Amino acid sequence: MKKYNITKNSILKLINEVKITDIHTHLFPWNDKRYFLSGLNELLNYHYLTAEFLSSSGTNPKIFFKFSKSKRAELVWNFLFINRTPISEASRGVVKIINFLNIKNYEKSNYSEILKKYNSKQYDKKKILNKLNISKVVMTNNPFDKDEWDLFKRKNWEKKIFKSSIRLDDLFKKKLKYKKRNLALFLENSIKISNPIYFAISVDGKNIKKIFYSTYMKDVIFPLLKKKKLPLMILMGVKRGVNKNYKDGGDGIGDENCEILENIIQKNQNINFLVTHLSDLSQYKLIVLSRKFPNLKLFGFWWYLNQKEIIKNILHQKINLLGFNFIAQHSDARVYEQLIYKWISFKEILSEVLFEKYLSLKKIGYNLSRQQIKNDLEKILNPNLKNL
Ligand code: RAT
Ligand code: ZN
Repeated sequence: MKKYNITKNSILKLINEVKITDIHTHLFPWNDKRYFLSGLNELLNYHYLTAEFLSSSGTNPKIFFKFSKSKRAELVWNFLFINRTPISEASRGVVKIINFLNIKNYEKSNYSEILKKYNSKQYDKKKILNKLNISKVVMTNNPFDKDEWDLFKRKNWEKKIFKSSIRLDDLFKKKLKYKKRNLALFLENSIKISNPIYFAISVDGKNIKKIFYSTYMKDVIFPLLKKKKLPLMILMGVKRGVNKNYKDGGDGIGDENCEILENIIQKNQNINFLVTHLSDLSQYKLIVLSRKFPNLKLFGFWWYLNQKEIIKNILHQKINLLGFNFIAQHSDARVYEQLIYKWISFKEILSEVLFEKYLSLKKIGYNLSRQQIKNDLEKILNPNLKNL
């Protein structure tokens, strides 16, 4: 067998050759002018940044959210990027995007200057995907929001790239009332219209029991998932509205309740579950749980967990206990250019972790081939959407 020289760079090179399937985003196709988000104003209004801005500047959120989007972007830029060092994860994300777009000498630019520079460097949308080697992006589609759902009435969008997923949060959050039969019909019709990859729901330790033991879930959703062979994505451990004044940025971390999840996974072994979690404590429990059931697949590093040091630690744990039986990452991007920093950062971290891991294998006398590493990367970065 031809020996393969493992270095951090050679692994990064291989990672860059793998076509990425981004399993969970909030992006819409670029042809959907109503919901597609892109540009510096949108980036600086990302709720990861507005929350950081509001809590560190002490600005009154009620006043802040009355301003126009561009005024809000300017305030965030001035405070987090000019007055302070943009060192947080979300700020470094913007810096990464600016550098990717090859914008120079921006560090002390005022907002109108940086905006002008940014707008003059716009990339073709497809080119960004090509550069990052992303082939598919899974959207979050809410069938209970008529306006948003209208996307599926439109014809000219990139269906090969943008895939659908059906988000169930509103059904429970808004306490929508359906007869069981009508809900089944409604969801079945939504599947027909959107051809989703999976259903998804976010829960916290308190409402997880109520949601999963509800008649909607037991009598309608689980049977439908079984019938259609669709997985259920569960985003666990968020506590909505910790500070409601911060809007989307006001959600925090909720309780743990892995026991309920364990029960659900165990009772529904003919449904596949894709799980991500906010609490770093639960990661360890979930990794072990995923070793126990073939119908539980862990994916990504959600929201606050998406930090290099945490990712490295948990990635090691995942590989130690699961081999490559997990989906490495999702971007959760809302603004198109966020794909850039989320994926570039992750690929770098992944190359570091894999370098250490493969080296440890080599040290105990195992010779890896290039093809073997490529196969491993395919598994964790480009999961088969038809067989999740
Ligand atoms: O990470 C985020 O953008 C959050 O606001 C949530 O939307 C989360 O990802 C979710 O899907 O609920
Ligand atoms: Zn999300």
